[in-house]
Amino acid sequence: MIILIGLIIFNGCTDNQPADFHADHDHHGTAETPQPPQSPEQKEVVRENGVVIIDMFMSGSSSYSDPVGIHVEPGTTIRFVNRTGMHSATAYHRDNGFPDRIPPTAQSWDSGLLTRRGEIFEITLTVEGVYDYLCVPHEAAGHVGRIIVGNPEAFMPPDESTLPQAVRTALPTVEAIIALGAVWN
Ligand SMILES: [Cu+2]
Repeated sequence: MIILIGLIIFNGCTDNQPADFHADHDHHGTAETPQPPQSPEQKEVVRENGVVIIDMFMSGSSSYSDPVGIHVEPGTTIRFVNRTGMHSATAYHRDNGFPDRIPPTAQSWDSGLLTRRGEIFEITLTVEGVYDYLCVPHEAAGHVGRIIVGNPEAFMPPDESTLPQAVRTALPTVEAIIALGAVWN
């Protein structure tokens, strides 16, 4: 009976520990098994033999490309990789039934729907300027991306006011992409 009372009191004390006790305890636990949180700045663009990888994900209700914005040299090949879900990589271009948002002399592209995990689509971008693309099934959810080839001043996409709000929110600014090299979700 004495032991039982002791346990009840002990438990009561434990539950009433101030918040900073728990924080300190957690801190020590983390230090023993270091797993630094990956902030966007720590991610690095993956290149395979010069080919730049853009991964496409479906996670819960969110669908996105990572990186969502990237700056590359003219002549760079981009490989879109379907990691989870189903996506397309489709240029904002009249050929695809969307407003033109790639350099006028550049060739438009449309991967069609990538349904299998690991399925890829590649494009090589030679014309300088800013390219916007979308994922057809997820445009309304803001699954879009922006690729800057060389000098962005060579072509800047027109005003974004006609685009869905989710798209305007998701598209990183040209300034951010140039400053960071890549913008991540
Ligand atoms: Cu998508």
